Amino acid sequence: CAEMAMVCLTDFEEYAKEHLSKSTWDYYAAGADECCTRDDNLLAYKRIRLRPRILRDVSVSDTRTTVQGMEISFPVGIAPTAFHCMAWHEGEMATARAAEAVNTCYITSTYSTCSVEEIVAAAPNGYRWFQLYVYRDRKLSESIVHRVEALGYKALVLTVDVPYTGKRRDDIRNQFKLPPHLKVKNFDGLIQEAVGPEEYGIPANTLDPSISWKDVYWLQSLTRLPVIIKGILTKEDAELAVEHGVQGIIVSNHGGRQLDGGPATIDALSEIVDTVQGRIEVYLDGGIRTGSDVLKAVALGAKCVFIGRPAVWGLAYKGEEGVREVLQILNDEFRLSMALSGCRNVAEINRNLIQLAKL
Ligand code: FMN
Repeated sequence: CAEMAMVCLTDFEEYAKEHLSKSTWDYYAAGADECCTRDDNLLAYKRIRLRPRILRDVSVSDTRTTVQGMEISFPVGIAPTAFHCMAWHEGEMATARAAEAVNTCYITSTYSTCSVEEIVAAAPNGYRWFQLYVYRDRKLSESIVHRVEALGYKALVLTVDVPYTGKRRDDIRNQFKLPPHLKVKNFDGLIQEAVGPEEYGIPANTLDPSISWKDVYWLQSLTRLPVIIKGILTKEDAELAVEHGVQGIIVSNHGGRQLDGGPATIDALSEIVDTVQGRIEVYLDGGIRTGSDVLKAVALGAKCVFIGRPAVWGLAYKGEEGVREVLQILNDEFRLSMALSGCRNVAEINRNLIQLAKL
């Protein structure tokens, strides 16, 4: 079975669905409520049509780009997703090695099942950002910021779309819990074992729903690392992000796991790019499943995109090798879409590639 030919990302999805336990699969797949936003993240790409150019000598192509001044092999990185050890025993260590091998950026989730120290040791030369939440206990946030800074993480990604956890019906039905042999390792010994109600392996009410823009200043006061805000969907908030001096925005709806009824990220991208006007980098995640999805997002102004679930499917398939394969397939597809639309390098990809009248 492991010898089956994996041709596209959906093949990894099918493999993962077949091989993971039901409650694990449901947790990774979950969207909030009726999953309209989760599903629209993918459908929105299918509504966009390209305007390919021809006869442009695409015999040589270059997919490299940069994020925050660092070169990566193509404009696709790995979004922060929790609990990789549920998909593969080496968990985030395998993910980190794959990202290192492919030379792209891996955003480590706060809710990793390997510690940041283990992740860095597993892939010492990888380029990594760290995703964090703001906890009611600010000292907890502070200590993790200092730890990852010392470990060589290159940016902090502040996720702002989880004042509360979205309502994911299957997780409630399955009474989903992190399996007892796994832990949110970054907090081992730092937070008390949950005695009361628990959410996804963490005592409920650990996150602070009162966070506001002033906490962005607070975070900046703790660190010299660039701060990137993840979870912006409107031009108003994009403008505020720029005004607050952050270095990047990830247009994200958390893979449709938070507010159901919000926009597909690719549909929200343009107003944000127009507002930001190149003052900071704009990235996107949600629904990237093919190389032409990447091409469309870059054409509409994303400096880079990030994959969430597809990386987990790769892990479930074959650990590090599986994640590498997922990234390699996306890279090959992206390179081909570029060539077929007449682009030799990432700098040549722009809005003229998109049939805007159709949007
Ligand atoms: N985003 C975070 O900022 N922190 C997390 O810990 C986190 N965990 C996630 C766990 C799962 C299983 C999934 C599917 C998403 C998670 N996300 C988290 C959101 C992802 O970073 C990303 O926004 C989303 O998965 C992108 O959509 P895609 O899965 O369609 O690629």
